[in-house]
Amino acid sequence: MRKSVNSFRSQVEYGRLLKLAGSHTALGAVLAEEAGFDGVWSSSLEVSAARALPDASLLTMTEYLEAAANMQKAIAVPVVADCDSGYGNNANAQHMVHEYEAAGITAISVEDKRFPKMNSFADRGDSLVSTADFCRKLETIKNAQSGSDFFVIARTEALINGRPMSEALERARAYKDFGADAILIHSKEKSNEQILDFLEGWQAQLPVVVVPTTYPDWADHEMADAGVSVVIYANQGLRATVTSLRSTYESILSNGNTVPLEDDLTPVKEIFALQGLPAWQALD
Ligand code: SPV
Ligand code: MG
Repeated sequence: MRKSVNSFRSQVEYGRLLKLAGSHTALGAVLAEEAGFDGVWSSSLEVSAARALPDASLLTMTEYLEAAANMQKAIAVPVVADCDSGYGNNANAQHMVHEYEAAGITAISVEDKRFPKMNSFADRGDSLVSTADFCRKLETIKNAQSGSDFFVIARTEALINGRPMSEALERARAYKDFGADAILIHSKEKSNEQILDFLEGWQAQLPVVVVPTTYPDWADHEMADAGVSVVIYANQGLRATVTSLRSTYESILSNGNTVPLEDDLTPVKEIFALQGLPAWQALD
Protein backbone atom coordinates (compact mmCIF):
# COMPACT_ATOMS: atom_id res chain seq x y z
CA MET A 1 0.00 0.00 0.00
CA ARG A 2 1.29 3.46 -0.88
CA LYS A 3 2.34 5.67 2.03
CA SER A 4 2.40 9.45 2.25
CA VAL A 5 5.94 10.67 2.74
CA ASN A 6 7.37 13.14 5.23
CA SER A 7 9.78 15.28 3.22
CA PHE A 8 13.44 15.08 4.09
CA ARG A 9 13.55 18.86 4.59
CA SER A 10 10.89 18.68 7.31
CA GLN A 11 12.94 16.02 9.09
CA VAL A 12 16.19 18.01 8.91
CA GLU A 13 14.46 21.09 10.22
CA TYR A 14 13.41 19.09 13.25
CA GLY A 15 17.01 19.50 14.36
CA ARG A 16 18.15 16.15 15.78
CA LEU A 17 20.70 13.77 14.18
CA LEU A 18 18.98 11.89 11.35
CA LYS A 19 20.10 8.32 10.65
CA LEU A 20 19.79 6.85 7.16
CA ALA A 21 20.39 3.25 6.08
CA GLY A 22 21.62 2.40 2.60
CA SER A 23 19.42 0.14 0.51
CA HIS A 24 18.71 -0.91 -3.06
CA THR A 25 15.30 -2.58 -2.75
CA ALA A 26 11.90 -1.69 -1.39
CA LEU A 27 12.13 -4.64 1.01
CA GLY A 28 15.43 -3.35 2.40
CA ALA A 29 13.84 0.09 2.77
CA VAL A 30 10.87 -1.41 4.66
CA LEU A 31 13.27 -3.19 7.03
CA ALA A 32 15.24 0.02 7.62
CA GLU A 33 12.04 1.91 8.39
CA GLU A 34 10.84 -0.92 10.66
CA ALA A 35 14.17 -0.78 12.55
CA GLY A 36 13.62 2.94 13.22
CA PHE A 37 15.84 4.69 10.68
CA ASP A 38 14.76 8.22 9.81
CA GLY A 39 15.25 7.68 6.09
CA VAL A 40 16.79 5.49 3.42
CA TRP A 41 19.83 6.18 1.27
CA SER A 42 19.29 4.89 -2.25
CA SER A 43 22.94 3.98 -2.62
CA SER A 44 24.60 3.94 -6.05
CA LEU A 45 26.99 1.31 -4.71
CA GLU A 46 24.10 -0.91 -3.61
CA VAL A 47 21.95 -0.40 -6.71
CA SER A 48 24.94 -1.22 -8.95
CA ALA A 49 26.05 -4.16 -6.81
CA ALA A 50 22.53 -5.59 -6.97
CA ARG A 51 23.12 -5.87 -10.73
CA ALA A 52 26.59 -7.33 -10.06
CA LEU A 53 28.09 -4.29 -11.76
CA PRO A 54 30.63 -1.73 -10.54
CA ASP A 55 29.49 1.63 -9.12
CA ALA A 56 30.94 3.43 -12.14
CA SER A 57 28.05 5.22 -13.95
CA LEU A 58 27.29 2.05 -15.91
CA LEU A 59 23.58 2.08 -15.11
CA THR A 60 21.41 4.88 -16.45
CA MET A 61 19.65 7.61 -14.52
CA THR A 62 16.37 5.82 -15.22
CA GLU A 63 17.61 2.66 -13.55
CA TYR A 64 18.82 4.50 -10.44
CA LEU A 65 15.55 6.43 -10.32
CA GLU A 66 13.48 3.27 -10.60
CA ALA A 67 15.31 1.76 -7.63
CA ALA A 68 14.88 4.94 -5.53
CA ALA A 69 11.22 5.34 -6.50
CA ASN A 70 10.43 1.70 -5.69
CA MET A 71 11.89 2.24 -2.23
CA GLN A 72 9.99 5.49 -1.70
CA LYS A 73 6.69 3.87 -2.70
CA ALA A 74 7.11 1.32 0.09
CA ILE A 75 7.94 3.58 3.05
CA ALA A 76 6.77 6.77 4.75
CA VAL A 77 10.22 7.99 5.78
CA PRO A 78 12.09 9.89 3.06
CA VAL A 79 14.45 8.37 0.53
CA VAL A 80 17.59 10.38 -0.11
CA ALA A 81 18.68 9.48 -3.63
CA ASP A 82 22.39 9.18 -4.32
CA CYS A 83 22.51 10.80 -7.76
CA ASP A 84 26.26 10.47 -8.30
CA SER A 85 27.51 13.49 -10.26
CA GLY A 86 24.13 14.24 -11.86
CA TYR A 87 24.35 11.74 -14.73
CA GLY A 88 26.19 14.02 -17.14
CA ASN A 89 26.30 17.74 -17.83
CA ASN A 90 24.01 20.51 -16.59
CA ALA A 91 21.25 19.56 -19.02
CA ASN A 92 21.33 15.98 -17.68
CA ALA A 93 21.21 17.33 -14.13
CA GLN A 94 18.18 19.49 -14.92
CA HIS A 95 16.37 16.51 -16.44
CA MET A 96 17.32 14.43 -13.39
CA VAL A 97 15.66 16.90 -11.00
CA HIS A 98 12.47 16.99 -13.08
CA GLU A 99 12.29 13.20 -13.08
CA TYR A 100 13.21 12.60 -9.43
CA GLU A 101 10.85 15.27 -8.16
CA ALA A 102 8.01 13.96 -10.33
CA ALA A 103 8.64 10.47 -8.89
CA GLY A 104 8.11 11.75 -5.34
CA ILE A 105 11.74 11.80 -4.21
CA THR A 106 12.21 14.69 -1.75
CA ALA A 107 16.00 14.74 -1.45
CA ILE A 108 19.00 14.02 -3.65
CA SER A 109 22.76 14.09 -3.25
CA VAL A 110 25.09 15.17 -6.05
CA GLU A 111 28.87 15.02 -5.92
CA ASP A 112 31.60 17.18 -7.43
CA LYS A 113 33.10 14.41 -9.58
CA ARG A 114 33.35 14.08 -13.33
CA PHE A 115 30.93 11.87 -15.27
CA PRO A 116 31.42 8.94 -15.54
CA LYS A 117 32.24 8.58 -11.88
CA MET A 118 33.92 5.80 -9.91
CA ASN A 119 32.97 4.72 -6.37
CA SER A 120 34.82 6.83 -3.80
CA PHE A 121 36.73 3.89 -2.35
CA ALA A 122 37.85 2.61 -5.77
CA ASP A 123 38.57 6.08 -7.15
CA ARG A 124 42.20 6.58 -8.14
CA GLY A 125 41.92 10.32 -7.44
CA ASP A 126 42.02 13.35 -9.70
CA SER A 127 38.35 13.01 -10.55
CA LEU A 128 36.99 16.37 -9.36
CA VAL A 129 35.38 18.97 -11.56
CA SER A 130 36.28 22.60 -10.89
CA THR A 131 34.46 24.44 -8.14
CA ALA A 132 33.01 26.84 -10.72
CA ASP A 133 31.66 24.00 -12.87
CA PHE A 134 30.03 22.28 -9.91
CA CYS A 135 28.52 25.55 -8.68
CA ARG A 136 26.95 26.02 -12.10
CA LYS A 137 25.52 22.49 -11.88
CA LEU A 138 24.12 23.16 -8.40
CA GLU A 139 22.56 26.39 -9.61
CA THR A 140 20.98 24.49 -12.51
CA ILE A 141 19.65 21.85 -10.13
CA LYS A 142 18.17 24.36 -7.69
CA ASN A 143 16.57 26.33 -10.53
CA ALA A 144 15.07 23.10 -11.90
CA GLN A 145 13.19 22.08 -8.75
CA SER A 146 9.53 22.99 -8.78
CA GLY A 147 8.68 22.72 -5.07
CA SER A 148 10.43 24.53 -2.21
CA ASP A 149 10.58 21.29 -0.21
CA PHE A 150 13.04 19.54 -2.59
CA PHE A 151 16.37 19.16 -0.75
CA VAL A 152 19.76 19.08 -2.43
CA ILE A 153 22.82 17.73 -0.65
CA ALA A 154 26.07 18.88 -2.25
CA ARG A 155 28.78 16.29 -1.71
CA THR A 156 32.42 17.16 -1.94
CA GLU A 157 34.97 14.50 -2.73
CA ALA A 158 37.86 16.91 -2.09
CA LEU A 159 39.25 14.91 0.84
CA ILE A 160 38.72 11.58 -0.97
CA ASN A 161 40.80 13.08 -3.81
CA GLY A 162 43.61 14.03 -1.42
CA ARG A 163 42.96 17.77 -1.65
CA PRO A 164 43.68 19.94 1.43
CA MET A 165 41.08 20.78 4.06
CA SER A 166 41.20 24.42 2.92
CA GLU A 167 39.88 23.32 -0.49
CA ALA A 168 37.14 21.15 1.03
CA LEU A 169 35.98 24.15 3.07
CA GLU A 170 36.22 26.54 0.10
CA ARG A 171 34.20 24.17 -2.07
CA ALA A 172 31.57 23.74 0.66
CA ARG A 173 31.26 27.53 1.04
CA ALA A 174 30.86 27.98 -2.70
CA TYR A 175 28.27 25.19 -2.89
CA LYS A 176 26.31 26.92 -0.11
CA ASP A 177 26.41 30.19 -2.07
CA PHE A 178 25.01 28.40 -5.13
CA GLY A 179 22.04 26.93 -3.30
CA ALA A 180 23.06 23.67 -1.59
CA ASP A 181 20.77 22.75 1.30
CA ALA A 182 23.39 20.63 3.08
CA ILE A 183 27.00 19.52 2.60
CA LEU A 184 28.10 15.90 2.54
CA ILE A 185 31.76 15.71 3.48
CA HIS A 186 33.19 12.34 2.51
CA SER A 187 36.41 10.84 3.87
CA LYS A 188 38.20 7.52 3.49
CA GLU A 189 40.38 7.98 6.57
CA LYS A 190 40.32 5.30 9.25
CA SER A 191 39.44 7.84 11.94
CA ASN A 192 36.96 10.72 12.20
CA GLU A 193 39.70 13.35 12.65
CA GLN A 194 39.39 14.78 9.15
CA ILE A 195 35.64 15.16 9.60
CA LEU A 196 36.10 16.82 13.01
CA ASP A 197 38.55 19.30 11.41
CA PHE A 198 36.01 20.03 8.70
CA LEU A 199 33.22 20.58 11.24
CA GLU A 200 35.42 22.98 13.19
CA GLY A 201 36.25 25.00 10.09
CA TRP A 202 32.70 24.87 8.77
CA GLN A 203 31.01 26.38 11.83
CA ALA A 204 27.56 24.97 11.01
CA GLN A 205 26.95 27.19 7.99
CA LEU A 206 24.66 24.44 6.59
CA PRO A 207 23.70 20.98 7.90
CA VAL A 208 26.53 18.44 7.50
CA VAL A 209 26.09 14.84 6.31
CA VAL A 210 28.67 12.11 7.02
CA VAL A 211 29.20 8.53 5.82
CA PRO A 212 31.20 6.64 8.47
CA THR A 213 32.16 3.60 6.40
CA THR A 214 35.90 3.72 7.17
CA TYR A 215 35.61 5.25 10.64
CA PRO A 216 32.93 2.99 12.15
CA ASP A 217 33.80 3.61 15.79
CA TRP A 218 32.32 7.12 15.84
CA ALA A 219 29.14 6.78 17.92
CA ASP A 220 25.94 8.52 16.85
CA HIS A 221 25.67 10.61 20.04
CA GLU A 222 29.26 11.84 19.53
CA MET A 223 28.40 12.85 15.95
CA ALA A 224 25.41 14.80 17.23
CA ASP A 225 27.60 16.54 19.84
CA ALA A 226 30.14 17.41 17.10
CA GLY A 227 27.44 19.11 15.01
CA VAL A 228 26.61 16.43 12.42
CA SER A 229 23.01 16.63 11.13
CA VAL A 230 22.72 13.41 9.10
CA VAL A 231 24.62 10.11 9.24
CA ILE A 232 24.39 7.62 6.38
CA TYR A 233 25.17 3.96 7.07
CA ALA A 234 25.56 3.56 3.33
CA ASN A 235 26.34 -0.09 2.66
CA GLN A 236 26.24 -2.09 5.91
CA GLY A 237 22.92 -3.70 4.85
CA LEU A 238 24.37 -4.87 1.55
CA ARG A 239 27.50 -6.22 3.22
CA ALA A 240 25.45 -8.06 5.87
CA THR A 241 23.27 -9.53 3.12
CA VAL A 242 26.31 -10.88 1.28
CA THR A 243 27.64 -12.44 4.50
CA SER A 244 24.25 -14.00 5.23
CA LEU A 245 23.61 -15.35 1.73
CA ARG A 246 27.11 -16.80 1.52
CA SER A 247 26.78 -18.72 4.78
CA THR A 248 23.18 -19.79 4.02
CA TYR A 249 24.02 -21.18 0.59
CA GLU A 250 27.20 -22.82 1.88
CA SER A 251 25.23 -24.49 4.71
CA ILE A 252 22.52 -25.88 2.39
CA LEU A 253 25.05 -27.48 0.05
CA SER A 254 27.33 -28.81 2.78
CA ASN A 255 24.51 -30.24 4.95
CA GLY A 256 22.28 -31.53 2.19
CA ASN A 257 19.23 -30.02 3.87
CA THR A 258 18.14 -26.78 5.57
CA VAL A 259 17.66 -28.18 9.10
CA PRO A 260 20.65 -26.39 10.71
CA LEU A 261 19.34 -23.09 9.32
CA GLU A 262 15.67 -23.39 10.22
CA ASP A 263 15.84 -21.53 13.55
CA ASP A 264 17.50 -18.54 11.90
CA LEU A 265 15.27 -18.36 8.82
CA THR A 266 12.56 -15.70 8.79
CA PRO A 267 9.21 -17.54 8.60
CA VAL A 268 7.37 -17.22 5.28
CA LYS A 269 4.47 -15.67 7.20
CA GLU A 270 6.73 -12.79 8.17
CA ILE A 271 7.71 -12.34 4.55
CA PHE A 272 3.98 -12.08 3.75
CA ALA A 273 3.65 -9.41 6.44
CA LEU A 274 6.56 -7.44 4.96
CA GLN A 275 4.77 -7.62 1.61
CA GLY A 276 1.66 -6.19 3.26
CA LEU A 277 -0.27 -9.24 2.15
CA PRO A 278 -3.09 -9.17 4.76
CA ALA A 279 -4.25 -5.73 3.58
CA TRP A 280 -4.22 -6.86 -0.06
CA GLN A 281 -6.14 -10.04 0.75
CA ALA A 282 -8.78 -7.98 2.55
CA LEU A 283 -9.64 -6.30 -0.76
CA ASP A 284 -11.26 -9.40 -2.29
C1 SPV B 1 27.04 4.98 -2.00
O1 SPV B 1 26.57 4.32 -1.05
O2 SPV B 1 26.84 4.70 -3.18
C2 SPV B 1 27.88 6.14 -1.72
C3 SPV B 1 28.74 6.14 -0.54
O3 SPV B 1 27.92 7.03 -2.54
S1 SPV B 1 30.28 5.53 -1.03
O4 SPV B 1 30.12 4.14 -1.46
O5 SPV B 1 31.14 5.66 0.10
O6 SPV B 1 30.78 6.35 -2.15
MG1 MG C 1 27.25 6.45 -4.41
